[in-house]
Amino acid sequence: MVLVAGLGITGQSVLRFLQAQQESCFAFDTRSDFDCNALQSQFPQVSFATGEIPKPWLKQITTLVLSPGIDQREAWVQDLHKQGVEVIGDIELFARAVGVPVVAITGSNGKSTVTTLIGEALKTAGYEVAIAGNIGLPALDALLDEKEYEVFVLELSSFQLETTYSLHSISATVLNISEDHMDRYDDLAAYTQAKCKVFDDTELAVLPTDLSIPGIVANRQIHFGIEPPQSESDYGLMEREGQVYLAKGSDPLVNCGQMMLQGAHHQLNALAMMALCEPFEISKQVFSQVLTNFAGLPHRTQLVTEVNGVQWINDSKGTNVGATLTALQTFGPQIDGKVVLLAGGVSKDADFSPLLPSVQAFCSATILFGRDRDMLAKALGDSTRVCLVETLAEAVALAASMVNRGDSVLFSPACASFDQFKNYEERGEVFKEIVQQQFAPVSHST
Ligand code: UMA
Ligand code: ADP
Repeated sequence: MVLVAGLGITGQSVLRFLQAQQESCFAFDTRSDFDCNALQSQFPQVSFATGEIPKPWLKQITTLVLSPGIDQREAWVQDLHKQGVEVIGDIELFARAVGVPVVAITGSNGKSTVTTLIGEALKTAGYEVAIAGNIGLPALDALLDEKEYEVFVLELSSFQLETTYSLHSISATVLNISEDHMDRYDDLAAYTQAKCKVFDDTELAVLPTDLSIPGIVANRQIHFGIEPPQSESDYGLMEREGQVYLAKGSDPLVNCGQMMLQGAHHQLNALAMMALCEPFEISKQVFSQVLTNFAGLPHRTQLVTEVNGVQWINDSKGTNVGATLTALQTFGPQIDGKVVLLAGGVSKDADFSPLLPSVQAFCSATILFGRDRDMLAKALGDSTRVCLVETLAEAVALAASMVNRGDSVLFSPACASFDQFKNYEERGEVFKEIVQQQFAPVSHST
């Protein structure tokens, strides 16, 4: 009997998948206040439990399908594992059932952007494409979709890869590695190892030049990086007649000046996208069209408004140190004035000290809010000006009182959101609303 554990969007997609296979199962959420009523009426043949696994179930479970939010090191998971229960995730079920090529994307930052870009390129080239996984649509829901997809482009988290064993991909990448989710891993090596599982069975491994990953057994490996390509098969930047191009070997593919999104990380994302699309032989024109039109995803370094010469930027998806560092290093040198950084939330046990040099170089003040603000304050204590507040609304109001023409307010939390918000999207929407209210003309009743 299968036990589906965690009843968020992944668990529910697993229930739908098993129902379609006419396989019976148990369903369980460790949150004792989880309300199963709606699910029970959707899945009448499934037995539901919350809080604790009912004792009579234990002897019957043969497979545990674990949601990515559940830590495999939990005692009850370990007990089932020791008992001989197979522990897998939704992506493993997907891998066993999918019959068309899969492009697999992981990394610490840039996954959703690269996944979306690949989807756009393939669609523009005429493919029927599903974009799924950690990006928000569970992979099994895409698989159950009525559409006859020709390719699946999957964004995969380290959590999903931990419980995946037989995913075959036509191309795969680990875009980059920087510290994240340290509350779920013993160390950075364990996190990196989980990510690198994406290469276990791939035809084409796409590797960043600055990341050394030993022991990859892909049929073919190609590299991408910001420097000129080192071989004809690698991707990088090249100069031609005073213009900078995204290039493969000595072949200039897209003029960087045409890209709507500027900045080194966007160039890296574009190079990775083109390398991952290699098996599909997509033309330069298609890549050029996609990169000229792609304005970026919401909540990633997006300009909310410019008021009195001050830019307010929403980077709510900056949920780790690497992303916030990228945002600071992109905006810091661009603006005339200084940056006021708004950060905070759930630290995930991160080491925030790598932020310090960029904060010192580019920020006039750092305003910290949310649960783990003291941890951030400790790491940034030596920088110019650190202010602690409780909420995001207080942070915005304080920032508004500090800025001068030419400055930017960068909301890039370097933390997860779930202490004060449902997710990074809600946090970004709240930021936008607060900023807009802050500058809304005051209406006078007559
Ligand atoms: N739950 C338990 N016990 C636990 C933890 C959670 O029972 O110990 C239950 C919760 O009570 C809740 C359910 O599990 O009912 C939530 O499941 P989940 O946390 O696995 O999340 P899903 O709703 O299934 O969403 C997941 C991903 N979330 C996580 O990995 C935390 C989503 O990525 C993903 O879009 C979705 O599957 C579809 O694939 C979000 C994310 O934050 C965006 N990902 C992390 C990131 O990008 O950094 C990895
Ligand atoms: P992910 O899905 O891995 O979280 P996103 O594409 O959603 O990645 O971007 C998340 C954050 O990371 C944003 O703040 C964005 O500005 C930043 N980012 C995007 N691409 C890169 C990259 N290649 N390197 C570092 N940071 C990046």
